Amino acid sequence: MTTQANLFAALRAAFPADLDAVAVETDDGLLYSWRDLDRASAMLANLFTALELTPGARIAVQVEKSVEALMLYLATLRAGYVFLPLNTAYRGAEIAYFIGNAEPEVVVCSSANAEWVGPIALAAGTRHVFTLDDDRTGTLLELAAQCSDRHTVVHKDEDDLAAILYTSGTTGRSKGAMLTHRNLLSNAEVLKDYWGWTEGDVLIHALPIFHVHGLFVAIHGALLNGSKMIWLNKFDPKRVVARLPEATVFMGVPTLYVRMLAEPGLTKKACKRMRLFIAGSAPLLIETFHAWQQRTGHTILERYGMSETAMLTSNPYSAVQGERRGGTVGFALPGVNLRVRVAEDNGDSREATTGEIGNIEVDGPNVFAGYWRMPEKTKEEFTSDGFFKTGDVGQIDGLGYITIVGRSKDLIISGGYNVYPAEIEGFINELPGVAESAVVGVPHADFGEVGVAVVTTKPGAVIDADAIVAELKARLANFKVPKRCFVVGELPRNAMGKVQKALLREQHKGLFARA
Ligand code: MCA
Ligand code: AMP
Repeated sequence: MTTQANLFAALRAAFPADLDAVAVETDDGLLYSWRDLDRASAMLANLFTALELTPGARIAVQVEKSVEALMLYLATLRAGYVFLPLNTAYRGAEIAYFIGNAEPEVVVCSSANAEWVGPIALAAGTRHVFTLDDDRTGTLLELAAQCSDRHTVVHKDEDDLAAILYTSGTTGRSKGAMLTHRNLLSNAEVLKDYWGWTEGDVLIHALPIFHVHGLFVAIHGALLNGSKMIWLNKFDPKRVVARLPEATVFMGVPTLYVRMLAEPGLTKKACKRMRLFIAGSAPLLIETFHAWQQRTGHTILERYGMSETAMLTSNPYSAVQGERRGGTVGFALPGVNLRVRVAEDNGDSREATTGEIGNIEVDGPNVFAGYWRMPEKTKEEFTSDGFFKTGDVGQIDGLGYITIVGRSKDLIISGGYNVYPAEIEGFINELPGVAESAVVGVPHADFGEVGVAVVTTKPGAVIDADAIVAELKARLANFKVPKRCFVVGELPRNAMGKVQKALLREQHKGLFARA
């Protein structure tokens, strides 16, 4: 028998001795003890066991954030199945693709969406559709209530899958990044040490729990340290600022920091107990970094990661390791092998020299097992010596600080969510009267970056730019919808006939740059 590698077993082992202590406190005053987390995850795990799911079955979840949704995640790990979280903003076509591709045996959705998610799931062969709402109701909890609250954690090997996270691609459809128990646990353990998690830490959890940042980095961090979480179902800058005096750790995408800076209550006094502010998922502007320092007396620690790899780099926590440098994402984390490679004319590549810009490639126990049912795509994204090509472009200075200077992948990061222009262009090009389109990212004072669409029409067709935006709103997750659309005579092209996106970006860069 191999050693038990189930991530849940490691998290459970870190629960404090006093199981009646508070594990999660919601912002509206509900208290959940460690015993509650243990018992509820056991009941849900027993429900899954009773369903006699196939080993390796996927459990797809598109629900509003709640502590019960957290318990569902823990139960999936505990029962040995594969968790597949889905952004609550996804609409019909997106959900149909994910469910069709992943073929989950269980789908859990909100009762408000069950009307359309249910038929999509059943048509794709899903055996069980349950509901879960953020007011502690739904068929999932009704059934789990009839199950025993004792459950032995299912044995897992290191390389067994724990989760699949869909991440869009530069071309084609989204790919499911397969993350193993080892990927997730190794990263959580490294971060626990690197960020100095300590007894008495309290985390304010204000991020969504369907992506790496909120689901893995934040939750695993707190649980692996037996730390209490102050839990907000939705980010509200006022509420976060109001809870700061009780907390020690906060994690957010840059937009969260920008919005909190607009709160007069954000003062040095409010942050007196705080130990660490962490930012990531998108570039933190240097102005935000400095404004935060000035207002709170704290230096934000910026780190960098991906769905495929969890966390890769971090600015130092302790002064002994070095200072936290704004504009950089710090050093490669312990165990992460990170290199910058420069492509050469003959098709080969070579290691970048100090400060030279190149493609970031990584290897380590945190690097995913490949894309779900896409062996060819997986092969393309790894080098011949086994490094994963991140698609990020960066440089390493003489001290080892890494700076991300751009991306080779055509990606817009808006408020911490990834938007792939190719996907949006595909939707726009299918609209009646559209000849072609180009979606580019432009600076945005709140979201960091947002999409703008530039569209040409078929001969004789008349289309309204606002109508395109309205059409997209009905079909796509709201954060993917371009904030503006322009109908033009033709798209600028270079000598090779390629659309000059840089030129479009330049033309529209001033649209949303100021608050
Ligand atoms: C909301 N809207 C957005 C975004 N969010 N537009 C562009 N980008 C966004 N991110 C728009 C909606 O379309 C809507 O417009 C209007 O804002 C209000 O929507 P609402 O949902 O009420 O917005 P909100 O609650 O204010 O949300 C903003 C937010 C949210 C709190 C910044 O986007 C958020 O939680 N972002 C965090 C994302 C995250 O966790 N990323 C981590 C990925 P309309 O009314 O016109 O429709 S993990 C990752 O990247 C890696 C691995 C890593 O390194 O961490
Ligand atoms: P995702 O596909 O959601 O996992 O997003 C991963 C991408 O987010 C990375 O490849 C980077 O381009 C970007 N990213 C994450 N953290 C940072 C950061 N601190 N600074 C700049 N980009 C980041």
